[in-house]
Amino acid sequence: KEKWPRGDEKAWKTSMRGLDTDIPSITKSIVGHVQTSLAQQAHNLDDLGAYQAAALSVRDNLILNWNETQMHYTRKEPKRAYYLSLEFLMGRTLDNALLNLGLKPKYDDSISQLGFRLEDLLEQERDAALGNGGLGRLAACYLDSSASQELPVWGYGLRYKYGIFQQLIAPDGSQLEAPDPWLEHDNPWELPRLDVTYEVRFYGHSERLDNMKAVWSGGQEVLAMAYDTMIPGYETKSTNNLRLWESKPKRGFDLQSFNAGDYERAVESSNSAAAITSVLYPNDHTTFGKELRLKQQYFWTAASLADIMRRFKNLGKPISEFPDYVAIQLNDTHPTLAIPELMRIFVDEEDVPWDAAWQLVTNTFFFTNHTVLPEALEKWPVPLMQNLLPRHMQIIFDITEIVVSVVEKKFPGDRERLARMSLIEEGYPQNIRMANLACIGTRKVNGVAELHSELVRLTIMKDFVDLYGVSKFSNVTNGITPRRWLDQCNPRLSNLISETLKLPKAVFLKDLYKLEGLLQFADDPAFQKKWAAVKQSNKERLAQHVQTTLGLKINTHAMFDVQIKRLHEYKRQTLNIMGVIHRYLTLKDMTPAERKKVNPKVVLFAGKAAPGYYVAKLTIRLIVNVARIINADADTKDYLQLYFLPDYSVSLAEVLIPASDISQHISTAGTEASGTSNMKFCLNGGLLVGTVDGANIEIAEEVGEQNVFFFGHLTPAVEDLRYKHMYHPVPVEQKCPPLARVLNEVSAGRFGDGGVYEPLLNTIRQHDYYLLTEDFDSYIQALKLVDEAYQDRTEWIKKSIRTTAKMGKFSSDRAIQDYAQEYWNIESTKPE
Ligand code: T68
Repeated sequence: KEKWPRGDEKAWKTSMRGLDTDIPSITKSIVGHVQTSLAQQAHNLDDLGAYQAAALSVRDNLILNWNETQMHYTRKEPKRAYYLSLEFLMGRTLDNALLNLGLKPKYDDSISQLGFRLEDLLEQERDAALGNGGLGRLAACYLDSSASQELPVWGYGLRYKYGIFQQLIAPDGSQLEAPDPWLEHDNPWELPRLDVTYEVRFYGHSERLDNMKAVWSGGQEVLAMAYDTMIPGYETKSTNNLRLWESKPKRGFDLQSFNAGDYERAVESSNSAAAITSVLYPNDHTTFGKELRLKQQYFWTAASLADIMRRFKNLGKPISEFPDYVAIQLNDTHPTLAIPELMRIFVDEEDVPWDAAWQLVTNTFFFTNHTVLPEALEKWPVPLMQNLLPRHMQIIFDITEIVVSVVEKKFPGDRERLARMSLIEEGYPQNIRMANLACIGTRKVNGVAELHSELVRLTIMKDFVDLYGVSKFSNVTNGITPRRWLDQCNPRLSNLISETLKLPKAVFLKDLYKLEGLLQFADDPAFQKKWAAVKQSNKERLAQHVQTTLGLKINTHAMFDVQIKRLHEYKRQTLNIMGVIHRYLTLKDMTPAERKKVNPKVVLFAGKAAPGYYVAKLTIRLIVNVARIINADADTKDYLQLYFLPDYSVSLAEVLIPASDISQHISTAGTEASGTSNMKFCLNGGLLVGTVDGANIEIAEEVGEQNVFFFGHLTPAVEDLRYKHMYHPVPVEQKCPPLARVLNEVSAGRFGDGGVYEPLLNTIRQHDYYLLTEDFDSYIQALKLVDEAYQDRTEWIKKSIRTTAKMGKFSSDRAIQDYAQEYWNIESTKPE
């Protein structure tokens, strides 16, 4: 063995840096970074520079903890889990890192000494927005919880040069997209790993040998380079890693071996190596079958598995022990190619017999499904796969043989069943069903809320439940990290809770069930007053933010009613805007004296639409234009205000959520797998208006139905209603006159642009697939109950307190414990 350390051991030992944890060393470290890392000086330092210096100083601390944690893992050799997600919606890092390190007050002091304000510096940071929505943000919460519970978990993803597009609103109210160059100002939170690179092959040809082996050669090779982001745990040294891959051209790129067609394509800029990780695809809940997207998926899974394999091999264990050291969670079907890729590695490179390899693979992977919407289930055309990944196509065909033989054995002669379960969907072209592959190639499959997991078993995975038994299919209800979604976004509330429960924050931020202690204060008028004051100051903070960023003036004495999420027909922002219009028309019908009795309300929307999703974009346009009319109407503007806040992001959510009185989660029953912002609102004392869907149901179970506003048809009714709409359509005028009135006002041009909204209105008038006409009446009724409940402010505050108090279950710590114990079989371990 090599001598370690090299050179003079004493020189090493006496020179090792420790953490900067006292104010003088923090200040010294920040100033040091200003001088050397930034090459700036006190006289020309602005907020951005000061942010960068502070970030680099915090990063030094994170790196020291990270080094220790990773060294500990290397020595201890625990089983590790890897979370493969094409999206990590991290948001900002500085504030979170300071809170997790417990150094926020000290940095605050130090930064003030240097003549800056920490809160200004925090605003300098750009969001890391490498995700579309819930799925990506869930991955970020899970990393926080894994590190906080000292679990050996790494994330693997892609380092997109451009994250989710920036949303602008055009003068006519429609959405415009601009690129998100988030790396423009340099990203202090990542460490480029020039020495961690792997070659990834595309195209070429695969020649079968005997023993199910093959040799894959030729084609295009690109380089994957690692960038590491430190993931600090809360109040622990444990600091995990998020490894993101960047694609780069490999030198000595062999264009010679391309056939003419491939050569053409290789020189197209969109297909060049660097293009692979250039941009996050902004489509959620639809698949487009674009080659570049498949390239991203393979590039990422191949690099991640090569890295995992190298780490495993360093242990010097026999390959048969792979699943004893490695668990891999597939976040949706996006990383499903990891299944044939690991088979390729085992069979072609490690000489493992096919059947043994299949055993190892299926004991390594776990699969989380996030949707049952049919249009969202990933499928890839066989010809595309064949061309891009010829070896994987062979392996997928070979895995299909496994499916055929087990199904044939259990259900002899049941050809229809076999056709449904096959990895290959017949058609022109044939398609590969990634969800089937993900199911067959994994040890367990889970949905993300009880109802959703049940629907997974009853619909998309039904045949597989028959085959494998129900125990393979279970549930892990999603969760959110209370560090970011309580303490960081709502410090006033976490301070109040800490003071009231006489507990250090860390106690309930690590064990969210401790919030139940608040129940005994729900009836205490002094506490209620403080609780209401926190909500009020969060409304003012939001109003201030909107005033400075958009120049709009929000009435902070109104009820705040918020819907923030991706725009999608199934999420029914349309129902909400139709409800707003209905409220407006009702106000207009009233006399001034009647209006005076109405409690003022501010309705806030935010969310992005996929750039190609016409109806969703039209919904944004309608909201913006309705807002213009309503907010300018002297009769009603004191009672109803409506805003669409552009460019929704994690950072905007952090300001919006603590300010809400109610939030809307109003998907057609059975369509929203879980939802996670519903949990965030409730944790911050906002009440929920929602359908009986996703995690809304479990929230109501916890807080009691009397504290939520449920409406709408239930899941079992949906299918029949859709059938009726298809075959026995009833005009909206008959079915739901109040809604018909709203639709007609929009059609008639009351909110401008007469005619342009017809395609949107027709989705309701014609099939009404998402059943707005069925739920509109009960929706309006629920909103009426909200208004009535809000009149009795004391009762309202009690509901709000009780809601927060019962959010224990929705900590992502609970969810991660579930994965760690029931799926990955990993244990906590920390450096001492
Ligand atoms: C969401 N899915 C679910 N998908 O809609 C939501 N899809 O109910 C759930 O709470 C959340 O996942 C976490 O489980 C998504 O966010 C996507 O963003 C997405 C992205 C690409 C392709 C498909």
